[in-house]
Amino acid sequence: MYDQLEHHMRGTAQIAILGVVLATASPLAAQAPPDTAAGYRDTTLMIPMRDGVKLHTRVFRPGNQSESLPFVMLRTPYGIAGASRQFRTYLKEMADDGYIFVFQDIRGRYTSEGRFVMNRPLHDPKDATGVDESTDTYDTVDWLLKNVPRNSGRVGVLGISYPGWLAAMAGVNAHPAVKAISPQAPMTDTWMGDDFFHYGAFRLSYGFEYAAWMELSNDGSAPVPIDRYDTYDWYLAQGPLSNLTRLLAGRVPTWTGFTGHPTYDAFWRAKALPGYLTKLTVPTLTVGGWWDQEDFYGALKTYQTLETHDTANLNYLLMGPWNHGGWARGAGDSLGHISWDDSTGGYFREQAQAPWFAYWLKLRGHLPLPEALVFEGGSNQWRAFDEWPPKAATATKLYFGPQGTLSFTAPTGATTSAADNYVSDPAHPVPYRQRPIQLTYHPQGSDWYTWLVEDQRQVQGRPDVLTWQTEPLTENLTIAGDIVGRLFASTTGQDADWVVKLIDVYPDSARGDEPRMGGYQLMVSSEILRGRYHRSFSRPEPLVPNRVTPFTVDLHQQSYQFLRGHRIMVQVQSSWFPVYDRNPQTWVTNIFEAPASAYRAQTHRVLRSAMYPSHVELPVLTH
Ligand code: PG9
Repeated sequence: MYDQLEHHMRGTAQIAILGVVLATASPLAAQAPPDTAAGYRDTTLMIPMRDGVKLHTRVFRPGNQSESLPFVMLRTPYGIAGASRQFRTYLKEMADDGYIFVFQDIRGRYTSEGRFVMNRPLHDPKDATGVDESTDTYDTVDWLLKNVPRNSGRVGVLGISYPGWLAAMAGVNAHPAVKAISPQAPMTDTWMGDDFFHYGAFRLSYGFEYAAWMELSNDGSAPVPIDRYDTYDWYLAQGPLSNLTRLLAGRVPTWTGFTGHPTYDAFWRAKALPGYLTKLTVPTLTVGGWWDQEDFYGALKTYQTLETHDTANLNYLLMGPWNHGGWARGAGDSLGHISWDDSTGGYFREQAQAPWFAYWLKLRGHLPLPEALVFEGGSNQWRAFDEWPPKAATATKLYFGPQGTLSFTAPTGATTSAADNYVSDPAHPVPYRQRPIQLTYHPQGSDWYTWLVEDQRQVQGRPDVLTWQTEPLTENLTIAGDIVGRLFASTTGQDADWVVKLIDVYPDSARGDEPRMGGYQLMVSSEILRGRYHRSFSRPEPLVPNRVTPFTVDLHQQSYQFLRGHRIMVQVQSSWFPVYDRNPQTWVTNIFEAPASAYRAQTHRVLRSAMYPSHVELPVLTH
C-alpha cells in the first residue's frame, strides 16, 4: 500500500478532531485555519450519497482564489487527516497552479459512514438503489458542483493504488463533469496479477498482513498478529494456511474471501476492473512503475484494456523506473542500489502530471504527452512511443542450454530428455528477499519496497534455484514490450509453482563510480505461475507426475537496455516465500484447506532439448 504508515498514524488523530467537526450540520461550516505551507484553506464536510450514507470529505481552496477553478479529487480508504502533505511533493506543482482539491474517505473507512467492501464490485444495474465506488464518485461530483462556489465545472480524479483503482472507477459511468482521470498503479485484478494472487499463486504475507491491517479495524489501528521480526520464520512455523484462518477467526472478510475462492471464479471476476472498462469517454493517463511490488499488472492491464476502446485518442500510458507509488515522493533518481542518473519523480510531476491535468481541466497549453512515455532502464532514458507495446519489436527466443548456458541458438540433437533438475521442498522454501524479512509495512522500515531490485545473488547457488546465463554481450540489447517464459517441465508431484526471473548481470568491473555493483544481478522482469492453472484459471487440474508439460509464464512488459559487457540471466525456482504461499505439490482441491501432510518435497525437471526447448521470449528492438 502507498504511504501506509503515514495514513495509519494520521488516522488515529483524525477521529478525535472529527468528533467535533462531524457534529456540524451545515456542510461548509467547518473552516480550518489556512494551511500556510500551501496557501490553501480547508473545509471539512459530510457529503450525502444517493442511499443517505454520508462520506467524510475535505475541500481545500487557495486562500486567495480569484477565478473559477477546476476540482482535483482523490478518494481513499487510507484516511485524509494528513491530506495537505500531498501539496508538498505529489501534488506540489498542481497546488502551485491552483485547483480546488477534494479528499474523501470512501464508505466504511475512518469517519465515513456505511460499510467497507474490499474492491467493491459495481452494483447490479437492475437495482435502482445500488451503490458502488462509481456511484459514490458521481454523487460527490454532483454535490460539489452545486455546493462549492467558484468552481469551473470541470473535475479531475487521480490516485495511487487503491485510490488509483478509485480513479479508474471515476471513469466508469462517469459524471459528465469528469474531464480527466489518472489511475496510478491501480489494482485491476487482485486474483490475476495484483495484490492478492498472481496467476493462481497466493500472495501469503501480503494478503494476510494487508487484509488484517485493513479489516481488524476500520482505521488501521489494530496490530497485525505477527510476533517475529523475521516473518519467514513466523509463516513457516504456522504450517498450512488453515492455521492462519483459525488465527483470524472470521474477523477479516477479505481473508474469508481468499479461503472460499481459491480459483478465478465469479467472486474475483466481479471485482476485476477490466470487465467494467467497456468504453472510454474520459481522457485517461495510466501511470505505473516497472518495479512496482504491488500493482504492476494493474497499470499495464488498465491501459491495455482501455486501448481496445480508444477511438478518440484519449488513452495514455506512462511507465517509469519506480516501485509502488515511487513517482509521488522524492526525486526518484534511484531505486534501492540502482541509479537512474536523473530525477525521474520530479520529471513526472512537473513535466507530465501537472501539464496533463492543466491541458484537460484548464484547457491550457499543448498536450504534453505521447501515447506512451516509458523509461528505459539500463540506458536510463525516457522513450516516447505512438503505440504500446511497439510493433517494431521482434519476439526473439533466448534458450536454456547445458551447463547453465543461455543463447539465441535453439537446442539441436536427438536427445529429448536434456534437462536440469532440482528438489523443491516446502519445508525449505526459497526466500523471496534477503532475510530477515520484516513485516511488509514494518513501522521501523521494511525492505518490501525495493525487493524487486534486490541482488539475486542472495539465492544463486541454492540447489533449488536453476540458473542459465549468456556470455557477456558484445553490443547493447534493447527490449520493449511483452516478455514470456515458456517452460517445458515435469514434476514427480501433482502440482508445482514455476517462478521465472529475467536478470541483468552487471560486469564484475562495474562502472568505476559504483564499485559495489560489480556482478550485481538485477531482476528486470519476474513472475510466478501455479502449475494447476496452466490450462485454465477457473478449472485447475492436477499435473500428471513425470509428464513433460508446457507452462507459459507471463513476465509482463518492460523497456530495458542490457548494456554491452553485461550478461543476461534466467533463473527458475518453485517457491518465493513468504510473499507466495508454498505449493503442497500434491493434489488438494483447495490449498487453503490442505493438511500439513499434503506438503511434500518433489523433484522438478526443466527440459532444454530440441523437442522441449524451454526459453524466454524477448521483444528485441533494433534502433
Ligand atoms: N496495493 C494496495 C492495495 C490495493 C488494493 C487492494 C489491496 C491492496 C494499495 O497500496 O492500496
